[in-house]
Amino acid sequence: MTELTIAAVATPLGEGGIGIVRLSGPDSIAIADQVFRSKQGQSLKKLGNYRLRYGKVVDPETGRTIDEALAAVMRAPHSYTAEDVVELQCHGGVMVVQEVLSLCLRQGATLAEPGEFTKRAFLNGRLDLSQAEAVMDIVRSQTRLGLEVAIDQLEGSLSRKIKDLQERLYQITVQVEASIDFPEDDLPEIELQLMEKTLVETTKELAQLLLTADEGKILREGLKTVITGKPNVGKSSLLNTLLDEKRALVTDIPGTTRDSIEEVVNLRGIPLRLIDTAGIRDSSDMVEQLGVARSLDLLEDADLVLHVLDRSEVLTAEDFAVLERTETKRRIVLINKVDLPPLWDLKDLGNLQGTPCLEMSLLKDGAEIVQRLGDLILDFVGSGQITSSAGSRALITRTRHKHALEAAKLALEESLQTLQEGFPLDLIAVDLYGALEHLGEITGETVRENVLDRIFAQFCIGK
Ligand SMILES: Nc1nc2c(ncn2[C@@H]2O[C@H](COP(=O)(O)OP(=O)(O)OP(=O)(O)O)[C@@H](O)[C@H]2O)c(=O)[nH]1
Ligand SMILES: [Mg+2]
Repeated sequence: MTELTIAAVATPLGEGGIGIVRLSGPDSIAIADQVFRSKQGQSLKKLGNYRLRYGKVVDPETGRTIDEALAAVMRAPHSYTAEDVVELQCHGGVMVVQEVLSLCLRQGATLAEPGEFTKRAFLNGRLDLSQAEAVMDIVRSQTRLGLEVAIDQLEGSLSRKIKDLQERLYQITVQVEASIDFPEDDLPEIELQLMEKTLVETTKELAQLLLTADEGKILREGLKTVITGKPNVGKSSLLNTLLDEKRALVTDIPGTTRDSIEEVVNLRGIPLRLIDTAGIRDSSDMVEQLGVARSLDLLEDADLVLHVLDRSEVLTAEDFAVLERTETKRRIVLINKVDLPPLWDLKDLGNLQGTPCLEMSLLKDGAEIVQRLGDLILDFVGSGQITSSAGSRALITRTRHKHALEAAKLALEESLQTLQEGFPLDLIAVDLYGALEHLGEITGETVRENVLDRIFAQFCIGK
């Protein structure tokens, strides 16, 4: 499909046990042969598939040895990219892998774009697009559950589901196409009913799949959890407690946190992206003002808000202002410093419309808070479903997939309406093809080139 041979460092740049330079494309074996001298003197061209050779990487122009290495040969189509692939496994060091890479480039390889190996695997039909995306999710996953979902997707859980839905729609389109040449009333009533039934069921399944989108997004991206409140209430103390380390500065000076701090915590399998923010108040300090502005932006974008209040200080307009801002958000109110004499109680907060409240002392009972807050958060995100997500259930983890499914569902609903209102069948065909096309965007059958570029640009180089 493509004639260029690409090369990149496939391991992270840093010190490690091994560092791998990977080549893929028609000339990869020839290029590797230019720079690799096997101990036995045998060329890689003659090496069997999936064999390793021990030897040296040598600069062919100067004869200088760059490193000792193992060379692995994987021939098309039985490789990651479905092209000829060679991996040069060197010592893991920044300089060494870069030297080996530049030798390969001098021998005619082209530096790979981010995600280009996986893109080639997709273009060569070895993976569909949802599986290629799963590769990136595997690399990035931060919890065991997130990893399980990504592996299921790589193994085709979503692809199979989409194919199954497409198959049913194809069957209807075949019937519709066949009947277009004949007058509508020639189609037996029973067939029309069957068509309607299939459309109703398929739409229902699409809707069910869409219901997994929130949960899937959380597992893949983490739950963006913003800790907010006015200065000095204990926001940074909460971050530190949940992280179990002294990550953020904690002092009794209001306005200690100036800039937001983000850390990922693994909450029983769910990645919690915890963000500690600057306390919200009117301030004349320029730096603090910027911090407050950032806190407000972060609040807008949060999946979950943890609003901390201090029970040992009188409630102020600032507390209520933040409560008002988070009214439409999923939120939990944490009433802190209950070890000190109270200056107000829960009813002073007014009607919180069912917001769960937790009274606590971050100073005294850290471990218990982690447990209780964990339960509340899991309740929020529908823990029952999430923790049983393994078992190759198809799950929607990406907004891209969600949008495609929504569009497919809309098209199906329209075709159903057309059918029920007794319009000619060729009108149904238009919407059916629309739905099929949207489903195809998920697996990559019908996706546009610029969308592909955008997807693979998010990968790292060498993947
Ligand atoms: N007595 C008591 N003190 C607490 C408790 N939690 C936090 N503190 C103290 O409250 C002060 C402020 O805590 P921080 O965690 O820095 O508060 P913050 O909300 O991050 O403050 P800013 O960054 O200034 O907005 C510190 O001196 C903490 O030790 C608590 O439960 N009880
Ligand atoms: Mg702070």
